[in-house]
Amino acid sequence: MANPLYDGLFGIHAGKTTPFLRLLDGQVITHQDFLATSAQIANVTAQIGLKPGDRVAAQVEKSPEALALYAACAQAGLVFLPLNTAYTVDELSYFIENSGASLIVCDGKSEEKLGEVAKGLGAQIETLNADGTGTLMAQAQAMPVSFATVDRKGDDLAAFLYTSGTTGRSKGAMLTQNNLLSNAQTLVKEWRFAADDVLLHALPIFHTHGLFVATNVTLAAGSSMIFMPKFDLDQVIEGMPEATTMMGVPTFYTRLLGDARFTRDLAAHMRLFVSGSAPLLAETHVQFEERTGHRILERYGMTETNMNTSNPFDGERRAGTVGFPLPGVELKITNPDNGETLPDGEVGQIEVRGPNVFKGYWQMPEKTAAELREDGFFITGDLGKIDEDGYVHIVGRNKDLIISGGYNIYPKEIEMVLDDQPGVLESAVIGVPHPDFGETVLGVIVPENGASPDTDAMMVSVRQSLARFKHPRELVVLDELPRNTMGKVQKNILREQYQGMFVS
Ligand code: MLC
Ligand code: AMP
Repeated sequence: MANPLYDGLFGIHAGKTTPFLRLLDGQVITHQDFLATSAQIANVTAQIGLKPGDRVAAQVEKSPEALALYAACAQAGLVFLPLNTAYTVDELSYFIENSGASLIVCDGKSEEKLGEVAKGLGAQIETLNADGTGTLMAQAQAMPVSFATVDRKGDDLAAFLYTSGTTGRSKGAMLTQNNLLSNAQTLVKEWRFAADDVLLHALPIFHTHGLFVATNVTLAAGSSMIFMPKFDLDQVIEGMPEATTMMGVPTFYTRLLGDARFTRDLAAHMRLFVSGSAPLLAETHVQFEERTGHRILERYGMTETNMNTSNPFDGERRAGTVGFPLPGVELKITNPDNGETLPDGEVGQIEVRGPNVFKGYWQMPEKTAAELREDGFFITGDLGKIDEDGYVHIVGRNKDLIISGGYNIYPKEIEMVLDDQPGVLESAVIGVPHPDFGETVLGVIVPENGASPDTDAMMVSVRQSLARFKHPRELVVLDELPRNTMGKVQKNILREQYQGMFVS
């Protein structure tokens, strides 16, 4: 028996004294040291009684130990559930309850509030702080540096990642060991990752991009990464001459272009820049090439599928497109009304099938059935077309979704909070262009007859319920929302009306 994910990404590095993580203070953590720490954490999980298949919810700052917790879950056969550090207690309570997590790992700062949630749900709680201190590591340090890897099958669950939906209720996307491993191995080949690569890692590690793309590719290639706590422009500019590759959301690239220190010389040592999670404007692609001589490689993925398409490493990286389906991934454009495949050139919904596609939504069979067809094709909710050369273009979304700085925001979730406020008849939340985040959130409020709602008080409620990145940047009050003859709110009209609000 074996454990494909652990063996394929972590176990292959047993005994290697080559660097894995390069930290900003100059410290280098070798593959061997990293595996020792993760084995110690795996021993803690076993000692506190966790069993294979149990869920481990982690809301922790980015640190080597946080990454070792992910490895430990793989080794112990636990399902890893990373959570955005910006989530509020309200948001977290739902994820923890819905997933039935047996263990919550959180920063010491959140222990009190999450402790109550844990108690109510019968989960255990351990702390892990940004500097690696806390109850988890205090116990781990006394543990053996090896752990008998738990047997798993490729189809067993490795991770849950929560993704919101148009109804406002988040869904736990169930990712298997094979989903993660196969995608990482494919990307290593496609993007020519090798042991001597050094990835500049400034993404968060609670989402697909930073964890399953950037980190898993580094692991599968046996290479190393400059592991930064977050995207900090000064640190990224300082670290770039030591790196060979970088992965980022478009905001990373527009911020770099906005800084005069980002020059051709600074990027001379780099061999690859990858962008994804949100549309990269063609003009950013062009400006980037003019400044550095590098063409950014844009790829397309999502939580439920990992990566689906990529521009070619060799060959033309075409601005405004997301390239070709990855080897092993089938992609078709279908008519949203009847699911029939459309000819190339026509716009329709993007569907994908392959070893990368998730197993379904945790305990939500109806939602799974609505999006994942019996024949294995997943309806992404993105609208696109395939051009005459086979490049996939994403032209819009068939789902009410805002992507701000690479984070997904579902308007329904915010509308539900706004609609609950005193004096509010209804609301519509839309995404409008933003120079830094690509898109940002605008809330449109319609007051009840004669009421004049207090928008400051509304923002207090919003702050309490929702993570900062979901907060409307502005609230606008209107007498009524534009509707079509069927009574449906026409968000496109609102988007048009307010498209210039944050851009000149
Ligand atoms: C931070 N803020 C955001 C925000 N990030 N607001 C809207 N959208 C965001 N993305 C808030 C901060 O809390 C702060 O609030 C204010 O905005 C400005 O802070 P900042 O210092 O400028 O934010 P910063 O820390 O620099 O973060 C911006 C960012 C970060 C772009 C670096 O959001 C980021 O790392 N994004 C990457 C997201 C990602 O990994 N997505 C992958 C999903 S996986 P205040 O109150 O101080 O003003 C996926 C699949 C796939 O989509 O295909 O990859
Ligand atoms: P998430 O659910 O966070 O995984 O976000 C996935 C969504 O991000 C996709 O369904 C797309 O709408 C969007 N996305 C990811 N990569 C790209 C890209 N390169 N261009 C445009 N949209 C993208």
